[in-house]
Amino acid sequence: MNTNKSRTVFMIGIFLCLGIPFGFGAMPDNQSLRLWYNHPAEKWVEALPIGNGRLGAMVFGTPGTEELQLNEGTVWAGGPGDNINPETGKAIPVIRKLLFSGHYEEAQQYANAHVHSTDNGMPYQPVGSLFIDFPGQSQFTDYYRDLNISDAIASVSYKVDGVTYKRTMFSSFADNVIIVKLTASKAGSITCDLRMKSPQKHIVSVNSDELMLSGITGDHEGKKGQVRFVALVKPVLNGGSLSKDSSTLSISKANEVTLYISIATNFKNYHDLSIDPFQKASAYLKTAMEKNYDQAVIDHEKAYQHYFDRVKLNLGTTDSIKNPTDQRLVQFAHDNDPQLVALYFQFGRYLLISSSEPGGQPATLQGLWNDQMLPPWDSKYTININTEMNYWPSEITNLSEMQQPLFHMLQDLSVTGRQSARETYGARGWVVHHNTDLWRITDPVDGAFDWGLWPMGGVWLSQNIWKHYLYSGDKVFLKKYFPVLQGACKFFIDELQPYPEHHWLVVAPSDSPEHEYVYDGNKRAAITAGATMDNQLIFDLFSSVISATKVLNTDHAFADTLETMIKRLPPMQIGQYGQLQEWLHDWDNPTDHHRHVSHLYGLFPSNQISPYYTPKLFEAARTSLIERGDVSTGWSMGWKVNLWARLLDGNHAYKLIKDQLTPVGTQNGGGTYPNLFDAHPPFQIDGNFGCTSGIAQMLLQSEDGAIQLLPALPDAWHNGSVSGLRARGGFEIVNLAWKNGNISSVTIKSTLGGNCRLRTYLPLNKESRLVHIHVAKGINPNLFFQIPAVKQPLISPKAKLPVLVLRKTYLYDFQTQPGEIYTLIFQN
Ligand code: FUC
Repeated sequence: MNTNKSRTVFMIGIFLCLGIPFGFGAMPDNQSLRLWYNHPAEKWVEALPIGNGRLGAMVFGTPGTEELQLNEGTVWAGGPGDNINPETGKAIPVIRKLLFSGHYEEAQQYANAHVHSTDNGMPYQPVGSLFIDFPGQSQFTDYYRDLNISDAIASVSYKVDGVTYKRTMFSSFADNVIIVKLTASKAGSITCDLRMKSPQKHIVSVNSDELMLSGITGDHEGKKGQVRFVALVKPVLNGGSLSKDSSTLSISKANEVTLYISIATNFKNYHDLSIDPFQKASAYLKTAMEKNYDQAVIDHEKAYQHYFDRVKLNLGTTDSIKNPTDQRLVQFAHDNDPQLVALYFQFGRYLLISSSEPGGQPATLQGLWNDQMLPPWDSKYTININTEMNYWPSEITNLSEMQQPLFHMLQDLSVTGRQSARETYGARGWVVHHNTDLWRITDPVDGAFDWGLWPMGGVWLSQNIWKHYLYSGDKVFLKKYFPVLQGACKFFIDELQPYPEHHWLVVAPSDSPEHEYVYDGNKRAAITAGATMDNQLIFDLFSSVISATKVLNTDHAFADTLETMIKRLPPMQIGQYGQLQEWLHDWDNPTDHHRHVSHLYGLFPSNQISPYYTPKLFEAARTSLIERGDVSTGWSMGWKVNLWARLLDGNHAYKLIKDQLTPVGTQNGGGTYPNLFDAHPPFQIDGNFGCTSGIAQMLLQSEDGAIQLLPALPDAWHNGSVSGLRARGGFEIVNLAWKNGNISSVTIKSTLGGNCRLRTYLPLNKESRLVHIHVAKGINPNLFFQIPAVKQPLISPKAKLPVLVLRKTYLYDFQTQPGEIYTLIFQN
């Protein structure tokens, strides 16, 4: 390698630092970042979501009666308290004994009979709706409504009797209120009534010129609803007049109206409901109204774009963009519409920013948006895949801050979960099962069955702490959350059991989430010992804590204990069909298409399975995924996009995206609603987030010992570019561009310095040549890229393993300095 040329590369890098554009593909304009429609929403899944992490609204956009269905993140049924049932603790040793003596069905029956909870988690609930009635406007022309995700503003416009009416709505990221602006092309044209409704116990009143809805959340499963909330609506008129009765505000002949909607609850934290909701809502309102509307818009856009603008994606352009979003969805199966994929990707980022802001609650099963008192699965936190998936896009798509509510929740759970550890298991540390809610419950919910007795929720969630460190290198953060990770370990140091057959240390009782196995012909059970995913999760938890003790130079004796135990975990096993075994025994059924693919956790989101380091396991994981099939519901499809990306098969990942971007009801499984919400069905937001993460993973990965550039590019995306994705080790991909399926350039910013190891891929049978490169041979990737040293798999003698054919790849190493930018140009 010619050193002079290498320097040239770094010169170019420094140029870029100074802002001279080089090698950037055309980035999409804002037009491509709109969901738009030529008719009002008739159903909730056609309405458009706005949200600032705490305050959400679904905007229907109906001319005659506008509805904003309102949510606030702490409006949940019930109140503080745990869900511990002492009977569960008594049942566990019996279930364990039955499992260890091979009486699985009996263990299941015993668990079903003895594991109950009186509190199965509380539902997340709506506040109610604001209706704006516009008399005489039911006949209209020139209708348009949209959600512009480049500035997080929804708008509606239409014409009645030659007057153009327009309204814009946003949930302000700067001012903690929702703001609605009503305008008309002719002065004095705005006449409307404001009223509110709620499915909660509530009162609507008018105080001075404010409309107020106050209420209290629902009782559920014997727990009294204790969240009190207040929603205030304050109109500010330009011209016209305001009148009122006991529950309605009427505006007559105004030129313009600005409405401020402020909502607050008595929720301070999961055990304290001492806030005065009226005072809090009034304070937000007062502060927001001190600003003029234009300034409010500027501040809102700035706060939102601070996050949103970090990533741009261009997968190519076509004329399909000229069509309304719902039509594009219908046509996606037949049209080449790469901009719809890019829009869907960015919509996932929009939803994450809008439903999970620092200081708020984590995104629920529906993010922030729910109109039902009893939403599906209570719209709470199902943590055996769903909540985790919500946060898959956060690091890679440069929205790391959005994880803060999740980290807070983990901190809470590490406190409430101590009681479950102590009382239910007699163990130290903390534990949480497959669900939690605003009140941070930690014991099993919904009985044992195929789901409840799974003590791994906290382990999986807490991996986000370690991953955040791997992406950011933030030692202060790691130190702060180290006790959470350590507490999770303590529980399993006490609770892992030697399995009678091999003396491997296993979690028992547990299950492979929501999935049953059949054994001895026709016996069935879900309760098990040593499910593959549990072993992988404990492996990750212990490995991450061992690494954290090195980074923080602390608790070395504790790390030694973990090192000893990690060696005794079961290896991954390859079963008779060449599949990755889901359970400790070879019980997998190749005709089974269950939606959960829990044992593939080791492939994604974990990195214990790799084409380069564990090729047999890689092939086995592939076999398992093929057996499970493509047909599935929302989040399961989303997971499979990521898995196929990790299997380096871009075309298969793209096929899953196509399946996902299909109108609901037109296929056997999930699909997408007109407002681009993903369907489980019904709506569940994890599929949106899963697919957004999957699209990013197709373009960039950093799980496999290097920054992998375009590891799973499908044929459909010949040319394109992406900017702003993040990789482990503090690297930001300032820009990555490709032409005819080949990488053409990459510009990388290093925030931490250190060795940067890149991996590029050639399409099969194609030669590509890197021209400017500085290779520092012999440098190992740093901690951030370390590959976990998993045990050799145990392989069934019956298994026939296919020969692995991989695309040719190149690895490049170079040293980086913190804050510097490096550009590499490839010649094809
Ligand atoms: C898990 C899944 C279900 C659903 C629920 C919220 O239990 O198995 O399909 O997504 O979470």
